[in-house]
Formats: sequence, C-alpha cells, structure tokens
Amino acid sequence: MDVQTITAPDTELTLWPQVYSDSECCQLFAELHQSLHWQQDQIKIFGKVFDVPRLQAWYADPGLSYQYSGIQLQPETWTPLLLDIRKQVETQSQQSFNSVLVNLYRDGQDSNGWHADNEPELGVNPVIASLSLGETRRFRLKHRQAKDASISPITLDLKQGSLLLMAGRTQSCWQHCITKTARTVQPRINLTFRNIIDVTSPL
Ligand SMILES: O=C(O)CCC(=O)C(=O)O
Ligand SMILES: [Mn+2]
Repeated sequence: MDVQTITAPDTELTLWPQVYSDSECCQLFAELHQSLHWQQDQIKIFGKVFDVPRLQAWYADPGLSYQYSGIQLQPETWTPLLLDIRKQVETQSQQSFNSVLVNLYRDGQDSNGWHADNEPELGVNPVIASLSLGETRRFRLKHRQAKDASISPITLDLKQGSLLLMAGRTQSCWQHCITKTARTVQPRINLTFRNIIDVTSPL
C-alpha cells in the first residue's frame, strides 16, 4: 500500500490513503454510528459555554482522564470493534495508543475549529493517528507563524479509509481544523488515536 510523506517545516505528516477498503469503511461507519455513545460536549470560551459543532465519543484504557478545552471528559471502556480498529491503526503506523477521541460530523455545518492537540496530558510532541470514515471533508493545517508567507498552509481532503499520522512538532508549531461546507454532505466519523500520559501510574 502506498504511503505519502507530506513535507513542510516543523511537522511530520504521513498519510496512508486507504487502510480500509470502501466496503470495510461502510460497514465500520454503520457499526460505529449505531453503537458508540455519542455525546454533545461543550466548550468554554472566555467563560461562556457553547455546544461543540459535532458529536463526540471518548474511549480509553482504564484510569485515564482527559481535559479538553476546560471540560473534563470521562472515557468509556474500549468496545471490541474499537479495539480491532486500534490494532489496525497501530500496525499501520507502528505506534501505540491508549485512547481515542471519535468525532461525528453530522452534516456540512458540523466542523472542528482551529486548534492544536497540545493539552499537557498528551506530553511533548504527541503522535496522533487520525482515521476517517464516511464523507470526505477538508482538513486544513496552518503554521502558527502564518505571517511568514514562506510557510504555506496545507489542505488535505481526507477520504474514507485514510489514515493521517501527525507527529514531530505538528501540535506545537501548527494548528488544524475541519471547515464547514455549504455543500450537502453525508456524515463523517473521524477517530483520533492518542496517547494520554497516565498521571496515576508510578514513574
Ligand atoms: O476530524 C478530523 O479530521 C480532525 C479531528 C481533530 O482534529 C480532533 O479531534 O482533535
Ligand atoms: Mn485535533
């Protein structure tokens, strides 16, 4: 299977265009859509609480917890299906992960604003693996020093079955987002596999 390296300053991006076939993706999408415990999470911005424009589900090894934009997330226990997907993602990427944040973008108005996954629980230079299912959506990255015109933004249309690995200084030097679209689109599920540092375990 071909693998693409996306070359830009201060980032290590690797894209596997199809780690699952289209028919596998359809089946995975339907099973996850139906079986995951989707939540309407909220975000605190300047003291005001807003619904995030998508549904989320959060699964992790026991004992881990995670703070996301001021909101404490209580993870659920891995389902057999999520464990199967984790194994496939770990095999492809040659990385290991102890948690997954799953996003459901119900339509083109659901989105994910500019952010970096740089919470302290993720440690320095976290490695994050992002698997996409369902509708193709536009993923954009911009360098934090965007005024430096020599560093171009990156646009990737993430197709179903694609796996994007973000590593190196991606989370400290760049931000990323999923833009809204006025087109009529089908739902999309994205799974971001992460490694949470377990603060409860002895060093
Ligand atoms: O949906 C995506 O492709 C990205 C999700 C993301 O950046 C996140 O959950 O932190
Ligand atoms: Mn992210």
